[in-house]
Amino acid sequence: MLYQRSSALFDEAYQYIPGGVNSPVRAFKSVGGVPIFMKSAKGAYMTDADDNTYIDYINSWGPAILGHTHPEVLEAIKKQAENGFSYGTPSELETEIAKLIVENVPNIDQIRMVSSGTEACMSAIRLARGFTGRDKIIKFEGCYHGHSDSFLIKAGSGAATFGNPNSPGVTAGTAKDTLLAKYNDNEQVADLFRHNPGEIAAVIVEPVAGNMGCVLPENNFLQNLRKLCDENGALLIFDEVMTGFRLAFGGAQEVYNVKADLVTYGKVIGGGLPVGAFAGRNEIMDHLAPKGAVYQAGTLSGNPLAMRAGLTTLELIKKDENFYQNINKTTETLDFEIGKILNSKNIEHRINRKGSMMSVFFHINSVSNFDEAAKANHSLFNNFFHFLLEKGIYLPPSGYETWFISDAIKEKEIDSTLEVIRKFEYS
Ligand code: HOZ
Repeated sequence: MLYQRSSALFDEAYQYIPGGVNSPVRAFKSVGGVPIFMKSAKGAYMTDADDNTYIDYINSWGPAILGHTHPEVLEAIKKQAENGFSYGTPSELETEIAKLIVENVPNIDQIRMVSSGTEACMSAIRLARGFTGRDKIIKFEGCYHGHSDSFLIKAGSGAATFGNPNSPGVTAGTAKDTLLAKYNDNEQVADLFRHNPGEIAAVIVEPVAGNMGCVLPENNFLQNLRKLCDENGALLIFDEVMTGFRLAFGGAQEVYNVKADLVTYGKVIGGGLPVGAFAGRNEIMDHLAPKGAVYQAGTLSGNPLAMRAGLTTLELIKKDENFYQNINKTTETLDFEIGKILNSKNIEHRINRKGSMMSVFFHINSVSNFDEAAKANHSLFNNFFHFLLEKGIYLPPSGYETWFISDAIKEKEIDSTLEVIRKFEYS
């Protein structure tokens, strides 16, 4: 494939934008090469500036669960735009989407809209601290909850990909309040509670981790977190930025039947426009301003275009009773068939999958925490990534990220993908 225009665009962007990108994970720094500049996306496909097309397995890192530019969402956004882009006042639309979510997601009474997953997690932590009157939080190595200071400690996603899991700029004062444990390690969490009695405000967790590659909860991990939080008066926060409305309409809370005290959202909730949210029971959410004293605000929070895109996306998902069954089945087929091909080539690997999230780890047969994810052969993943990219298959550009399958990926796209993977050779 030719990437002439992408290369030229990257060179130009590099002069005006730090690293040429507006979010580090897009830079191809770990896989090498020049990031591809896209100019359009529709259904299962994206088209780049050189007119190459790709079957997309990132789907904007999750939001495009219906596939790109779904005609009904497009129509709804256009119609909304006729009525104004942003009011800076309440609008009926905000209650409509809040009501749909509260009535269909377990354990939440109220939801506050923000503009990104980062904002949602940052605000949820502040609320947990305000509610409990405690300062410390527990997070897990390799989990990523956005780029606010308290979370950039052994963080996953781009922070892990580029080897900066503890970012400069995070003060020692902030870092000391973030306690770390290994994902899936029940004993370590119990120890942290034992050594910090009455000090831990919340445990925040990706109930299915998606930022160290896809890593599933094991050993009753989520149930155990619930129990430890209850025993110690701490809140359990599920970061469902990736899993919310993706694993099920009620997210991981529904799938694993574990109650969170606060839940954060992003990605699917905005249908491709910038939306995040956090939600919980009345007794906790009532502490938020203007009702309560915990301050949180945003000019574009509840933005009407974004609310319309999110609401239409969620309604489309809701009205298709086979929606989750279908995308999960597509992902299962992909997992099973890729596994068969890699086995036939004697390439040792592990595929982790939950619902429509999956990752392929090379040269390792089990991945249940960050240390194991780091032991996978990432340079082989990079070869795999480029081999597929060259043939029009777009995977996330890092072995520490998750593939997000959309409803637009059908048999034809799977067949084309498998045909390419069959030609992959490990050398
Ligand atoms: N949080 C997303 C997946 N790790 C990537 C979005 C980004 O950092 O640009």
